[in-house]
Amino acid sequence: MAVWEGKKYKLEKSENFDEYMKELGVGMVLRKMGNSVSPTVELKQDGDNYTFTTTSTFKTSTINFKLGEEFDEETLDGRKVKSVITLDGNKLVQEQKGDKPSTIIREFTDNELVTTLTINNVKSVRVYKAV
Ligand code: DKA
Repeated sequence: MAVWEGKKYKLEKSENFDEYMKELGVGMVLRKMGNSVSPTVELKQDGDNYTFTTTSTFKTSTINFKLGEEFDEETLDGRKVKSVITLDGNKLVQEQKGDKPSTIIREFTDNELVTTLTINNVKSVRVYKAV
């Protein structure tokens, strides 16, 4: 059984997220929102189908995907991108394509999820705790 199965992870610590959003071109009002919320996330698997849900007081987003298959994603800040997600052990690697390509790596352990978001040379690390 995967470490993330049946668990929810809640944001505890966030580094450099404002810089990451700036580099993405997110405006001030949305950045303020992004900086103030502590989302809860959950990964679920049903056969080949995966669902990743981000729940926050601001917005909730669900992405449905199959590993290695490109899908259309509308990001929480409203960008429409093409994404591909692969799984390397307990590490979920997401490549967002488009004019602002970004990589999001989510590494799950029993009690923690470490999310590393990168665009150009700007990196944000966000630590979630299993709840
Ligand atoms: C993450 O997975 C990043 C997503 C957090 C979204 C917060 C809302 C952003 C609003 C611009 O940790």
